[in-house]
Amino acid sequence: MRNTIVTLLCCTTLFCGQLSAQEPSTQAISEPRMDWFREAKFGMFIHWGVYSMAAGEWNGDTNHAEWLQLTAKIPLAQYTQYAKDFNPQRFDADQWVEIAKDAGMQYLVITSKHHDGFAMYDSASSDHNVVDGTDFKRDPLKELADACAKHGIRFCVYYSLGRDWEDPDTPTGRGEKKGFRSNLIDFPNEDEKVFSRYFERKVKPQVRELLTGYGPIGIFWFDTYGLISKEESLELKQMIRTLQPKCIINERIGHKLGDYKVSEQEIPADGSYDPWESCMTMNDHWSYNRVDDNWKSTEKLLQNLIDIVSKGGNFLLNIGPTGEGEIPEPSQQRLAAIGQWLEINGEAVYGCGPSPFGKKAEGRKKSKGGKKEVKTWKWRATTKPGHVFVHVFKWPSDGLTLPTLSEKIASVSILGSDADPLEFEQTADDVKITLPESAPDEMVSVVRIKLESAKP
Ligand code: H79
Repeated sequence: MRNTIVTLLCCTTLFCGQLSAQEPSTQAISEPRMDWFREAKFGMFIHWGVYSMAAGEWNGDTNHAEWLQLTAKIPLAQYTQYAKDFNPQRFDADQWVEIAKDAGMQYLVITSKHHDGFAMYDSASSDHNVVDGTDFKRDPLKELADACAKHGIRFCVYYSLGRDWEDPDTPTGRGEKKGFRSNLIDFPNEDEKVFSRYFERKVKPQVRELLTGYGPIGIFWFDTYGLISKEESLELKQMIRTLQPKCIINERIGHKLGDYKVSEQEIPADGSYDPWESCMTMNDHWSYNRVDDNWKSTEKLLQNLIDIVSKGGNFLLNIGPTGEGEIPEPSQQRLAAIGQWLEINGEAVYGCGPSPFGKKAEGRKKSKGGKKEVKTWKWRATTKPGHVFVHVFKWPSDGLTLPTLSEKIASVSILGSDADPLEFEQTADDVKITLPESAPDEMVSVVRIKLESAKP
């Protein structure tokens, strides 16, 4: 990943032309539009569309999700007909946003158009949308944008860029992969497809609609940029910068033109790129799947959040509401529990910097193949000026031993019970902290290390 990072930073440098080759990393780091994103740490991803109605099931097969149209081989006319039944009477934008807020999430990213090409908002440039094409006739994105503004959550949109199974001009893949993610049922001739026609007809008008009709967009979260040209990615970027200069763009706008790096369904072994975000499902599907009960535990989700923050990243955690508009109960329970934990321990998450200790101390190492990480889940650390927070996953019976810190420690306590200082011993080799016999929090307890440089 280091190579990717270096390449990405160099390209940013070249593109912007403001930095010399000797100082490649400061460009990304000092960009003010990224400030809130770096502080935020935790966001809600929402996969919701016409496909949610099927709850993963089509003709007896139960492994479908947001790719339903393609994986169930549904012709466009049938999918369009099916879409009419979309009428989520239990959808309540305020409730969704309150759930995100109570979970301690700071931003919300919703599918404005997934690969099916069906806009989940009132799009003037394509009738294949939720207002014109369903019985619902409401604009859920408008309602969510308003609810977000009301509750102080940043409203962000996901947009499938290189795939669109409604548009006849979206070629995918090259060589052996030619057509691999295309709608070949309705548009079988890949050679006839001209990406720029789709780009002019649908992408540009829709991106403009989203940037002009929904208030401030926190992040334009593109997915699968596919065969877009560099000029087109650049044009899109310039449009966003012109219409909403503060809007952040993820790297999937293509051609290394985004503001930050995304990792999907994994936490990279080396999260040293700044800034970055890891998006992840709570079970094994992005959109609602009725039979998928493989939920990660609250503890695991919390550990993932902390692992990510200790590497300087953000956690974009997904929910897949039902076709009726309800957030599945297991998701709600987990979000509420994470929110309760953050109520007490948020100080060690929001606005924090990465661990000062490095991966060896934390028992992390790369797998033989290189990319994946073998982790031991004993503890992780985050930082703030004058502070180190140690998030203890596995409560040690004989106290906590950490690698030494260059700065002198002033005091140590458990977050939430700062009136009871813990004993500690700091030497040139290590730091030994005496802990209470049992963990104060059954999931993760946070040890606050106050350094002498901390403001009183
Ligand atoms: O929106 C989510 C995915 O639908 C989208 N990105 C996230 C955020 C995505 N598009 N492509 N991919 C992810 C990569 C390919 C995933 C696949 Fe599969 C897994 C292709 C085959 C296995 C799941 C099952 C999706 C299609 C069949």
